[in-house]
Amino acid sequence: MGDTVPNPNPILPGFHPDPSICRVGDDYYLVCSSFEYFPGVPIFHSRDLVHWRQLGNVLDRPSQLRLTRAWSSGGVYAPTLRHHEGRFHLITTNASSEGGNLLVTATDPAGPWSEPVPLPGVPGIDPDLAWDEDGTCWCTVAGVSQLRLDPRTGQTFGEPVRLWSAGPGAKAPEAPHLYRIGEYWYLMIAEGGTERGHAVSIARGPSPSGPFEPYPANPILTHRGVEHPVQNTGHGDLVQGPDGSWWMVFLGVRPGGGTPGWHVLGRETFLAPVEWVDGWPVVGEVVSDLSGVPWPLEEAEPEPERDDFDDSTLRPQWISLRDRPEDLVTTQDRPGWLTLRARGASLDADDVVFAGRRQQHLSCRAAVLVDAAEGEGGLAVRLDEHHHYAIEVAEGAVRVVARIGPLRTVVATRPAPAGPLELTVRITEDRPRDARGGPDVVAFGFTGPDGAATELAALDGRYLSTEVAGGFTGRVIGMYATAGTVRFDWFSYIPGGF
Ligand code: 6LW
Repeated sequence: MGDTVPNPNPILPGFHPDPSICRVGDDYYLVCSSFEYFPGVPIFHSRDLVHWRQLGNVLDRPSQLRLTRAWSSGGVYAPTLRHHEGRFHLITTNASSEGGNLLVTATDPAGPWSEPVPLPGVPGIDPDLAWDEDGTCWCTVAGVSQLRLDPRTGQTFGEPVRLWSAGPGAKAPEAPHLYRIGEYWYLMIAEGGTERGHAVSIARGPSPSGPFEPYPANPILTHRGVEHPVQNTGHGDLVQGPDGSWWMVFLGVRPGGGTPGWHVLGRETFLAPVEWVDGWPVVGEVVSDLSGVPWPLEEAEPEPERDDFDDSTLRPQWISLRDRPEDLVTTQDRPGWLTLRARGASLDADDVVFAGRRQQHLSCRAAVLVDAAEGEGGLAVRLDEHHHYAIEVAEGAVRVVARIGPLRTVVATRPAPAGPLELTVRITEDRPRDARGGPDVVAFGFTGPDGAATELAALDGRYLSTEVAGGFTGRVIGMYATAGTVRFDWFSYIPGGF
């Protein structure tokens, strides 16, 4: 669903979960979770809700975000983005021992964002911010509970008060968002867990603190047990379109292969229409092509296929693991090249020096030109430190390595030709041939200085899926160094099959 149509849904394909959206005049801004990756919290801009451009990352300095002790799928969880009295406010959780809840503000969403205001009095995850008519700021968190907060100082008032929390027996009431719409305050939450049971439910009441009356026909969004290419739908945020109609952004996944279905791109951000029925928002169909939205669409800005690393800083799409020291990841060492300096010896280490981008299409091709004359490293498709495939230049060879859970193996190896090499990964969505078929094939090869192309290995992609690896993230394709200094002249990413 979505990869080959003109105005695709997902609106943010690839690992972009837990969307929170905010409208200011004709402009829309959207943020997502980023977990163990640095910089954290990608922020996007759009004027038509369908085409988005990344402005930057909200937490882009070490003083704002320390992740060095964050486990994979720990780190930055579900942010909420709101605009109040001329300032953007972003509240989120750094779910690691150096973290906790924090709040940053900015007048320009492209940054700079402030230093974080720590929120030791705000418990749990998924904090939301809402202001009532007299200016009181309400912070609501997963569970679902609520307290009052001074967003300038981080001071909280009173103990968290338990609010409404979805249907009987539903697990994981989380992702609360509170809105004043018409005569009611609406409390919208996710429930059922972020897997196949995921859903969005809603309640309403006379004040931001309730009492809340649930919508009798909850959930307002779920694909549990439904035949649909998008599954696990939940964790939504409401917004009005340019024509005043209502819409929801939410996360979903696109499982592939046979049974039970494996999703490899992580949780992606989708858009669906919302109809108001008797004062309740009801979510409409999740379509794969958004060309029919009731307002004019902007011309989509194509993403450049190739990054030549000609700028002094990296584009905001590039993410690293836990931190990104400038002396280890730089475009300033050899102009026009990305230089990586190793600090650990293995791609299995959680602090491997790495710069990657999200895999955003079910089929795609990525390539690099690598100069490993002074080190060892290559090109990886990574879900986490225990689940990745890679093609690398090491110990005089070009080789493909696979790490699946506790098992690590060299799948193929050839003597490395002298000089810079083009390393390639081609990912092709697979149609299941039987109930056990995997979601895609991940094939690695290289082209030497003589122009001869060699394919080394084609691997079943299911082992780099969330259903195998667990966790909250998705595949990231990137460059890494495990010894010495490794330089990359360019990186290309081309959507589509071949
Ligand atoms: C997030 C929670 C969720 O905090 O997953 O799908 C958690 N929803 O709301 C991590 O993304």
